[in-house]
Amino acid sequence: MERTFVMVKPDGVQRGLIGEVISRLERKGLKIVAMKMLWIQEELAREHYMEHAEKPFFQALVDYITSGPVVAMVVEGKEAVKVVRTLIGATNPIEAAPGTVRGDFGMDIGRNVVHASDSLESAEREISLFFNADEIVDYSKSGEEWLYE
Ligand code: IDP
Ligand code: MG
Repeated sequence: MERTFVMVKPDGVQRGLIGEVISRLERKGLKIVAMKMLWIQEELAREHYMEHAEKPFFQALVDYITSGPVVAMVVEGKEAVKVVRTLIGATNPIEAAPGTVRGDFGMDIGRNVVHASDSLESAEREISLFFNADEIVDYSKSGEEWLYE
């Protein structure tokens, strides 16, 4: 099983899409093992997006992600990193396939509703940035035998 980091961004929260995103993760079969609402401050925003520090859109990205509360989650499942990236769709909502979160709910690359880790290494880094180990819950969920062979 893998764990990945997922976040409903400020635009997703303001547009009332928290439940929509959670619902899509749940119905796919992913298990939510940690979740909280927080308002990201500048320092955490810069750390989270440090790979983009030299990009022209970096400050706009930091302003966007700190513009309101977000909902951060850790989700678990077989190949969870890849599964969630597929579910949220391409970075640019204009190119994201219908049926994906960004394809169904976004209009602009700078307002793309959700974040999800792009690799196992990013997932580990991002999970530890947002959650303490004791905030992540180990439990078995009913029906797992009908989800996995
Ligand atoms: P990802 O969120 O799909 O992993 P990244 O390339 O890691 O995409 O970019 C991080 C975030 O930065 C994107 O989700 C988007 O909000 C923003 N972003 C990426 N490219 C651009 C751009 O060209 N203009 C404005 N914002 C961008
Ligand atoms: Mg990324």
